[in-house]
Amino acid sequence: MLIHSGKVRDLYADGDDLIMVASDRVSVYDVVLPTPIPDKGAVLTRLSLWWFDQLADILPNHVVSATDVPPEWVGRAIRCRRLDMVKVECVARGYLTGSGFAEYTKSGAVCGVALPPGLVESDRLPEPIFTPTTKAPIGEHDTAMTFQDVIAQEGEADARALRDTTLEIYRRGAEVARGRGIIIADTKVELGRDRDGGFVLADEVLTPDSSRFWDAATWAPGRPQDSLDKQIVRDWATGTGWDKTPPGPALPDEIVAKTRSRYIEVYERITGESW
Ligand code: Q0Z
Repeated sequence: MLIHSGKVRDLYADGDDLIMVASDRVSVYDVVLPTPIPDKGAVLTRLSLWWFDQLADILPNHVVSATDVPPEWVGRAIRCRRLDMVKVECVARGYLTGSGFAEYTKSGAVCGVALPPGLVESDRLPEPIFTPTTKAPIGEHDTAMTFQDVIAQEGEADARALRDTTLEIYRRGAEVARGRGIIIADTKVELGRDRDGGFVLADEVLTPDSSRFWDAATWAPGRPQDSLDKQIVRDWATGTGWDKTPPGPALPDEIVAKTRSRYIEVYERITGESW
């Protein structure tokens, strides 16, 4: 039974479990394009599973099985245990970009965390910071929260655990990726509680759909960075004169093939495994 259809993933209930299915859909500028990228769902599913293993010493995760799923979804679906999801989007940032950069230029702080003056767009932060946001209803945008807001909502001990866990996941992920020439600028993690109230890592983790991946070789602060995964699609789509409102343009075969290769390259560089 379908319980939630996201832009690029679908969530089904199966008895007590959930089944998360990653599609081959791709979105740019928040618009899902009509042309799928073959294997994108499988690549991101395998990458997420690889990270769950890497992070297992930090906290347990929601994975029940990657094989006990309906045959048509094998390779791009994960059976997971249903958790009581935390109503905070837990974001860690190691670099200043997106809404974090916008907030910094206005106030010198991001989510209540004061930053040194003089930072420029895409700069590396002195240390990674926790920049939580509210979980907005579908269609609306998440809004920034301060750590005090998280304390008010979740209590001090759980707020600290959410922050510390999010930062530990980011630090581990960013360190592994950096060793392979990839900058993970920021990431969003979804945490839930099991029956005993213990925190469990859910959803997808450290994928290019939940994080910003940049090529370390071309990183240069002072301007926006190219997205390692989607830049080929973005550049082609804007080059057509598309105004970034739905419907998005259908992609030519060459753009599809290059983007598919890009996702596979990201998987291979990070995991060291061949696709
Ligand atoms: C994840 C989402 C997706 C659309 C709910 N283990 C869990 N327990 C309870 N809830 C969730 C999970 Cl993963 C849960 N989402 C996000 C995933 C499609 C939305 F595949 N929503």
